Amino acid sequence: MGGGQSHQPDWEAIRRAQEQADAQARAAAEAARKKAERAAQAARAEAERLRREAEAARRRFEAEQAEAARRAQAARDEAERQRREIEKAEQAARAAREAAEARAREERQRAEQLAREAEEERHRQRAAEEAARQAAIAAQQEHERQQRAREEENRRLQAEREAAERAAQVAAEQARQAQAAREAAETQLRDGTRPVVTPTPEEYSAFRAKIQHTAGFFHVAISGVAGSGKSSLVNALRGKHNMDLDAAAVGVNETTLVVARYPDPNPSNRFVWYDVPGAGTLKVPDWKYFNDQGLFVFDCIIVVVNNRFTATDVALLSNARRFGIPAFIVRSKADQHIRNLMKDIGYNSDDEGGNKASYFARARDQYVAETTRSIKTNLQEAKLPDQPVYLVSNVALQGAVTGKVPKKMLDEAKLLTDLASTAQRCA
Ligand SMILES: Nc1nc2c(ncn2[C@@H]2O[C@H](COP(=O)(O)OP(=O)(O)OP(=O)(O)O)[C@@H](O)[C@H]2O)c(=O)[nH]1
Ligand SMILES: [Mg+2]
Repeated sequence: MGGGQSHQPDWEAIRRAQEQADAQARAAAEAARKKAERAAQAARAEAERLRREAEAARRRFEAEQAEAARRAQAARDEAERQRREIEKAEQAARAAREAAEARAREERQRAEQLAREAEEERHRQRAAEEAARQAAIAAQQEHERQQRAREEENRRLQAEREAAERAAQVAAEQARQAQAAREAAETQLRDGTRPVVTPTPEEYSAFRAKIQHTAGFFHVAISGVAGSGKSSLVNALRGKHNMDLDAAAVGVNETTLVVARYPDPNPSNRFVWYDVPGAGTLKVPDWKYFNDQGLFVFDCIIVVVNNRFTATDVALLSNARRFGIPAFIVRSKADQHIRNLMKDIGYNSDDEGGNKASYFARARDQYVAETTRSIKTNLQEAKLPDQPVYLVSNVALQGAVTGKVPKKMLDEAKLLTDLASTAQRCA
């Protein structure tokens, strides 16, 4: 490379330098790759470490949660155990208290029983002493009475002898009067008039005993022609349905044959109701009905009239008047009569469009007017004073008595009020 020599590139040196540079570049690249690989490995290791840490943290968290849940469950179990124990203790305390109360009660009852027995014993002793004292007095009185009786017997024998003579004279006179009365009654019967028969004192006592007449009670006879609804009325007045076990028997054929006594089931009512057999049948002729049934001993008489006002009803009312016994005229079966009248004025139960309420109102008004007029006329003709007629049906009356105010009422409530005030007046 000295002077004079052309400068030729030293290709070999260049090639070597080139190779050397390549080798260096490769080495550098390899070093860089290795470094990168190390860095990647370090990064993976770091990532793996972080993952493990995260996993460990998660396990710790789960373990802590499980521990907390276990503690909570243990606390709940403990609380439940304590609650059961308290409950058991309370039950035991209650049982002990009840047992103590029962014992105290028994003791008290025993003490009361003993006190009662002691009191009874004292009573017995006092009664025995009193009985002994009374017996001594009675013995003394009996002795005195026998003494007086002997003296009295002597006087009585004397008086009897004198009375027998007088009685023979009176008996002869009475026989003569009885014969005259019988002849008068027979004449009246032959002439078609109802004889007036006056009951004897013996008949009064016998009938009073028969109906078990009791002071302080108001004895009401339910009388009237056969089948007029007397027994049903007795049942309704006592708040009973006809089919109740202790109700009076009802029916269409002379059902009631003897006077039957029905005390009012309500103890505050002083009524005794009597179901009297129907009058005017073959078994009970009408003019004898009043006396035959002993109606003169009752405190009040209800005359139940049927479709027509009959001679029997007149006989009942005039006899009641003669004996000064308050009498009520009742026409029962109002519901049946109004139903019949509704049909008479054109109501047809099959016709659903028909105005039932208006037919009912018309039939009821007509029924009330006709009955009132007919009774008034009949009373006038029989020369009896005017008096009201009570229109009732047994179902509505039963309702009124038992406090279930029925929808279709006529005179049921008024009848009850008037009976109560008559009873009060006569008490
Ligand atoms: N629809 C209706 N029927 C009645 C009423 N009262 C009585 N009856 C009926 O009329 C019939 C005769 O009634 P009873 O109560 O037996 O008459 P009674 O006057 O006691 O009859 P005797 O004892 O035979 O004289 C029975 O079929 C009763 O159900 C009433 O208010 N309405
Ligand atoms: Mg009857």
